[in-house]
Amino acid sequence: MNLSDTIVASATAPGRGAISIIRLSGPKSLFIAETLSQKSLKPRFSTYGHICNKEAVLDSGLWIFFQAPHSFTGEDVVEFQGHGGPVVVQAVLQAMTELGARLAGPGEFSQRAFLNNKIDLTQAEAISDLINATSLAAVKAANRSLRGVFASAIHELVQDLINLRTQIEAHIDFPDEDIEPTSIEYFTHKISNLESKIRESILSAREGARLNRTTEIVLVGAPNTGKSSLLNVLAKEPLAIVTDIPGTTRDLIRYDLLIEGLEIRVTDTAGIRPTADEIEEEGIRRTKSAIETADLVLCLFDDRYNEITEKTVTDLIGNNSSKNIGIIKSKHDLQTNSALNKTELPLIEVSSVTGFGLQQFKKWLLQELNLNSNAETIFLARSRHVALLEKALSFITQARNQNIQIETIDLIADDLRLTQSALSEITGAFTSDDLLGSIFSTFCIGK
Ligand SMILES: Nc1nc2c(ncn2[C@@H]2O[C@H](COP(=O)(O)OP(=O)(O)OP(=O)(O)O)[C@@H](O)[C@H]2O)c(=O)[nH]1
Ligand SMILES: [Mg+2]
Repeated sequence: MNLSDTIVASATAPGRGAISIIRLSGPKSLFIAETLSQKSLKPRFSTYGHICNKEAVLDSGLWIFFQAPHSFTGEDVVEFQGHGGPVVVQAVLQAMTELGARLAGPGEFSQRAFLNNKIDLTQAEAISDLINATSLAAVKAANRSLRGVFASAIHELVQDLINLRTQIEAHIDFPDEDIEPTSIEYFTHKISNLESKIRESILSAREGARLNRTTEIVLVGAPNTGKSSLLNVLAKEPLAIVTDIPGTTRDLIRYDLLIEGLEIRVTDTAGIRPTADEIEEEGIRRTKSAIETADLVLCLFDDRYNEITEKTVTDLIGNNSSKNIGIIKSKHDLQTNSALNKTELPLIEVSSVTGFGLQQFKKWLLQELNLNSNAETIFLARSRHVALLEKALSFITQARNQNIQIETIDLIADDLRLTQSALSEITGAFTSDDLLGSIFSTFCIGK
């Protein structure tokens, strides 16, 4: 990537608005800004001025100069706060490109900040995730990543690995000398300790990765068990058609429910039963694929079921024992006595008609999804991070499984080296240009 040119982009969203911010970064930023404003700009001071090309005044507003390295990108940066109309913004951008700036691609400012070591890759990703956050919990977690909470956890692991590798690799140079039993004990302890730390990080990263996308729950059940009615009361509007005719719903109907700042997508599905109807059959096929991708499958059983057994559940959704499953006993108002739950699965009773249990249902959902909107420990992560942590775990486990002796020490050293490089890829210390390109290309232009 060429860092010697100067890039420019509008940092505010396209369209009409009171103010737009246009950002320049690179060696010519100050020259371009001072030429267009005909003012001398002092670092970190805002200066009011016009912006003129050869023929006319194009806009007026505030100029702010951030001198390298004290800027977001680490380069000379100038921001111009002008008027937010698409034509005026376009004219200002053109005037700047005529003086030597190049229009920036998506994420190029953040990429420069990363390449100039102002932020690491997890922090750059957190900026994009903060902008795209769909819940308050994701906003809080993205800010924790942005502050470097995730990065420092990884740095700490990498540092421990470097220390351990140095000690272990010292033995490779002396293949004729046995390793002291106390050293073997020490290495074993260190490796196991690192392994459990990586395991813990995987759990937090998985939580964080889930915050980064909408959590999916799916309502399934036999026809007429009240799935669509439940979706409608949650949505507080009649999104799905409700009738007493079994097989009413055919398509998947989705509603994004916000509980304590967390966005949870609820999907209503076609009731599952044997059918010869081609359309209903397609609906049931869609139900089954929704089950596969859901974070939580909620099986509805109404007053027709006196007890719920493992078989009742598998008859409905097949053998999905690895899935997170919950039971909803629906139509509580029609219930004569409480349903017997003979499974280990959690059960909640609700009524869409009287509203019974709906408040508890929301709390119960968060609990079953293992989502705590206020958890201070969670940082926003991506599936890329989880995959790399898992890769690191597989190498360190391989190292732990070795019997430590002088004959195996180089194999162990190699596993530890691979563990370290998987971890370093998370923060971007070892990352290919292709990967960087694909990460930053999903960012907004101007960020
Ligand atoms: N008394 C009572 N009736 C309910 C409740 N929930 C749903 N019903 C009734 O049960 C019938 C079926 O409701 P739906 O919500 O359409 O059921 P469904 O599971 O979506 O059915 P399909 O789309 O056919 O799979 C309707 O007549 C509803 O009015 C409830 O909590 N109490
Ligand atoms: Mg329905």
